[in-house]
Amino acid sequence: MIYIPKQNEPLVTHIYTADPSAHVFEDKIYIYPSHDLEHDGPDNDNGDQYKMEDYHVLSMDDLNSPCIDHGEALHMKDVPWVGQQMWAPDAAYKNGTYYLYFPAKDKNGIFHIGVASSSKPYGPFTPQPDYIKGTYSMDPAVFVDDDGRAYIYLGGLWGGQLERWPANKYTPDGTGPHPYKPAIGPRVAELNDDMISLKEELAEITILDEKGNPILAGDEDRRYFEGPWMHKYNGLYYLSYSTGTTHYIVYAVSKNPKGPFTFKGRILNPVIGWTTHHSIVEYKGKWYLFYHDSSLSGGVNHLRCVKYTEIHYNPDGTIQTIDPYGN
Ligand code: FUB
Repeated sequence: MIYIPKQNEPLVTHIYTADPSAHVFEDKIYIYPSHDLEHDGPDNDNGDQYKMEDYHVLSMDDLNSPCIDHGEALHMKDVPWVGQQMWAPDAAYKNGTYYLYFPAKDKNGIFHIGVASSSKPYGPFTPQPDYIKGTYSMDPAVFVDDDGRAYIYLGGLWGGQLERWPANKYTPDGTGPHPYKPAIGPRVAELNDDMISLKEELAEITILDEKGNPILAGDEDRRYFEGPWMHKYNGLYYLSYSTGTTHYIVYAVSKNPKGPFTFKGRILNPVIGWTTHHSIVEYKGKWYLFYHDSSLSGGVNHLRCVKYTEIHYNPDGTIQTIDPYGN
């Protein structure tokens, strides 16, 4: 029987997938996930359990169709600078070419962002020989604005190494700020028209509370942890992200793609498993959240499955909070 995934069900069950970045390309829904692997290695706060080596691209002709696995689109053995751990990717399209952006540790164990290109949305993707100069940390998300300008958002705490890059300088012993100090923000930079290089240095994004004060590092229900995503709704820029230790997907809005952003609320309550990671896409006039949980593996943190569900906006532009299990 052909399996057609419903909302809140795994899109595929033959492999473990996570960190879904969804896009509408050629009128279909393409999903660019991480590919989780089973292994007996260490499991720690550094994220060694997330031991991924390649990417598979998924697609659905529409939301009443099976989800197709297009097979391996890129493997780390084909990327000269990569040492290990190809984590959460994203994709973008510009001027007839599809780009796959991916974080990985180099041969010295330091995360950077790489890019690969293809004439097809499902690859295979040909990588650039080196990572994008000036990038660091992980979880890239690339947003192409209505005017054609493209921005890359990135960054993740703990295993994602963002604490090591204050003021864009590598600081191996870098630690996070005191809980009463402003939280570390994700980074953003505009991409050049070639889509494979930064037009400017990465800048730290500020996320403010409703009174205009920076969200503090100790405010773990609201501070940035990892997994940035950018989408635009009614002319406003929505930056959404995971709060990591408190397991929410939350969002903040701005009139500017680089912020500052004002915190608004929760999109997704905690899922089964430690990590939560999402993307948001408009398809045929409705908005969808793609996310993952560890339900397919019975709760193993590093063996996850990607899912989707519809999101709903209130008339004032705020997003209704979703409970992933309908309680
Ligand atoms: O999948 C590996 C890491 O786990 C991602 O980069 C994070 O966002 C978290 O989902």
